[in-house]
Amino acid sequence: MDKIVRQFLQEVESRNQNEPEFMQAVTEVAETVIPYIVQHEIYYGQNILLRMVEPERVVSFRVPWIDDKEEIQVNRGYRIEMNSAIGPYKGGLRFHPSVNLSVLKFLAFEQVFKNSLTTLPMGGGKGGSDFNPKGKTDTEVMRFCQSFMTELFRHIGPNRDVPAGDIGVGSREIGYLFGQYKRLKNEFTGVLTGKGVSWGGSLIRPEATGYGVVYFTEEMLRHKGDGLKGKKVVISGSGNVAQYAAEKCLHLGATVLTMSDSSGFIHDPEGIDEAKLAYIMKLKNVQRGRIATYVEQYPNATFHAQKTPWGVPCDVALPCATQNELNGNDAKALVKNGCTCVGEGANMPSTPEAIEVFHKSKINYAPGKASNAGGVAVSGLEMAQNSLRYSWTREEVDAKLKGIMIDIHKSCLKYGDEAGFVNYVKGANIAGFVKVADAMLAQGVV
Ligand code: NDP
Ligand code: 2IT
Repeated sequence: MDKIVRQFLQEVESRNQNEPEFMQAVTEVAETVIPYIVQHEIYYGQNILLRMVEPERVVSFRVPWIDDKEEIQVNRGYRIEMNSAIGPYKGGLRFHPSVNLSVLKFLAFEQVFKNSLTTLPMGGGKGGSDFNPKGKTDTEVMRFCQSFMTELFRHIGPNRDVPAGDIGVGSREIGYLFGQYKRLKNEFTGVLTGKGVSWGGSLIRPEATGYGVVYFTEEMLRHKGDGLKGKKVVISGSGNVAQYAAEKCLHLGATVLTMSDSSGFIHDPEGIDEAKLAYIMKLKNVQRGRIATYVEQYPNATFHAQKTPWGVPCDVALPCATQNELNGNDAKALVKNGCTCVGEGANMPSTPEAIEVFHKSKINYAPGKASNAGGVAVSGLEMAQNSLRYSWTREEVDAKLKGIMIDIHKSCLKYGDEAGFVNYVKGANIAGFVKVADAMLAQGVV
C-alpha cells in the first residue's frame, strides 16, 4: 500500500513542484483515501484521485490599482476552480501577502472535500490575491476590490462559481466586490456569499464558521460522554472564525483563555467573558487594531509577543488563525498539559507532525475540512435563500447549521471509527471523497 501511495505522490509532485502546502494537503488525503480506493472495485483503476488533484481551471490575473498617494500598485489575483462534479465551484477569497498558487490550491483541494461533507450541492474552489489589506484606507481597499472584480467577474456567476470571504476578506470587502460585479453585469444575483443581510446575505453567516467549529467540538466530546461546559479553551486568531468560536464557547459554559494575531497571543487567566469579547470584536473589526492592546484594557492578562498559545494548559484547543500554526512540539505540549480535544477552525493549521502526535495519543482531533465546514454550509444556505428570493430566521439557519455539523460528525464516524477510536481525518477524507467520486464516475471522463 505504501508503495502505491508513494508512487501516486511522486507523480503529483513532479507536476506540482514548489507547492509545499498543496502537496501537504494531497498527501493527507492520499494516505487515507488510496487504501479505500484499492478496496473498492468501482473506484480502482479509474485514476479518480489523479483527476481530483488536477484543478479543472486555474485563472491568474493582474490587479492594477492606484493608492492614496496616486502611485500605481500591481497585485496578482487568482481563482482556482478545482472541482464542479457536485455543484458550482464554491469557496472563499483570501487577501494576504502570503497568497500564492500553492496556498490557494491547497485551500481549493480541501474545499472540495469540505463542501461534499456539508451535504449541500457545492463544488470546490478558492481564490484571492497577495494584496495586504492591513494599513490600507477604506478607499484603497475599495479600489483594489473593484480592480480585482473587473477581471474576476467574467469567471464567476451564481450557477458557475460563487466566492465568499476568507483571511483578509470580510463584510467590507464582500460589499465592494459585490457592488462592482453588479455594476459590470447589471444583474443582482447571489454571486457572492457573506453579503449584508439587507442585500441578500444570510443571518448567521458571519457567525457560522466559529459556531460550527464549536458545535462539532461539542459533538466530539458528547460522543465520549462529555461536553464543553466547564472546559478551559485555548483559541488562536482573533478574526472572524476565532471571535465566533469564542462566543459559542461562552454560550456553552466554557472558559476562553487566549486569543492571538500574527504579532502574538494574549492570555487572560480570568477568562475572556462576553464584555471582553465585545472589546476584542470592536478592536479588530472596527478599529482594525492589534490584539496586544487587550492588556492595556485588562491588565491581569499578559501578552506574549511572536508566540502561539499552545503552551497554555487547557482541555480544548481551537486553532483559528492560519495554516501550519501548530507544530509537533506544540501538539506534544498540548497533550502533556491535558488537552483532550482539538477542533480546527482554520484550514490545515496542524502540521503532519502535530496530527501524528494527536493520533498517537488518541485524543479527539478534527481536521478543518470537517470542523470548519459550517461557514461554507451557511454559504450554501445563503445560495438557497437567494434562489428562493426568501430569507430564513436566525433560529432557522442556526438549527440547520447545527444539524449539518452533527451530520458531518456522523459521516466521520461512518468511515473513521477504528474500534472505538475515531480517526476524523480518515473519516472526513473518505466521506468527502465518496460523494464527489461517485458524481465524477457518473459524468464520464470530463
Ligand atoms: P480573518 O482575516 O478574519 O482573521 C485571521 C486571523 O488569523 C487574524 O487574527 C490574523 O492575525 C491571524 N493570522 C492570519 N495569518 C496569520 C499568520 N500567518 N500567522 C499568525 N496569525 C495569522 O480570517 P478568518 O477568521 O476568516 O480565517 C481564519 C482561518 O479560518 C483561515 O485559515 C481560514 O481559511 C479559515 N476559515 C475561514 C472561514 C470563514 O468563513 N471566514 C471558513 C472556514 C475556514 P493578523 O490580524 O495579525 O493578520
Ligand atoms: O474555507 C472556507 O470554507 C471558507 N473560507 C468559506 C467559503 C465559503 O464559500 O463560504
